Amino acid sequence: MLGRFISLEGGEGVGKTTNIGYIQSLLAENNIPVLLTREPGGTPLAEAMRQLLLDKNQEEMTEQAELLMMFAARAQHIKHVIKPALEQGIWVLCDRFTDATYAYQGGGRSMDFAAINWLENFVQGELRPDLTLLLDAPVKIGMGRAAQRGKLDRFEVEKITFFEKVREAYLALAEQQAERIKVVDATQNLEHVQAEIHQLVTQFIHD
Ligand code: Z5A
Repeated sequence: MLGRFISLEGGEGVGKTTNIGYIQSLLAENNIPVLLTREPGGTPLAEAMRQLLLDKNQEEMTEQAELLMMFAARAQHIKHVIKPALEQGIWVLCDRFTDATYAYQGGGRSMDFAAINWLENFVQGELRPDLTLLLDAPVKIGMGRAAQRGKLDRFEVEKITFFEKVREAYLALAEQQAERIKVVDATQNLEHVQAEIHQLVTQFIHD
């Protein structure tokens, strides 16, 4: 692969959407071509699956269906968007990727990590992000920020204990894969969050 793959992770309302444009501009300043995308989503079919995954007004979705649909959307996304970009030397900046599956389905829903790991290998082969920025904040702070947005989706209506488990799983992943996953303290004001992101991304660019 000629391009490099960066993912942005974190619980609800920690500032992924707010900061992804900032990272894009950092890369652009360094003359790096970059593609911005997100999961679940990123292709027409994967975006249609996203609608289904986030819609709370439907029959109860089983945990298995949710997990498989995350990976079905990911398979489309990898084949039609991520791999072609990386092969052309374009860097990919993705709002959530498979760490979110470990955190939400593995941590939040207590699904078997080994099953997730099997699906990860099956769908992705060797593809993994080269760098992951994990924006971390206590659940109440993230939920408070997200609440200002109004209508809640199928994940956002979950209880606080669900999001506590998601956060724990994310932090455990960061500890296990410290080389790839860099934790950013998202409780700081935006200026400080972006200063930390600036330092991590600049170091990664010059590695
Ligand atoms: N999901 C899953 O379960 N499994 C998977 O494999 C994948 C996903 C890939 C959709 O994701 C859902 O899919 C997600 C997990 C699940 N569900 N949840 N929850 P999403 O990324 O589209 O949705 P999200 O997590 O709900 O993102 P978000 O709530 O939009 O959060 P955010 O992008 O991190 O936050 P934001 O919109 O940038 O910021 C929120 C507010 O805080 C906003 O008003 C900002 O102006 C403000 N903000 C941001 N930073 C700061 C600082 N530093 N200080 C003060 N205020 C700030």
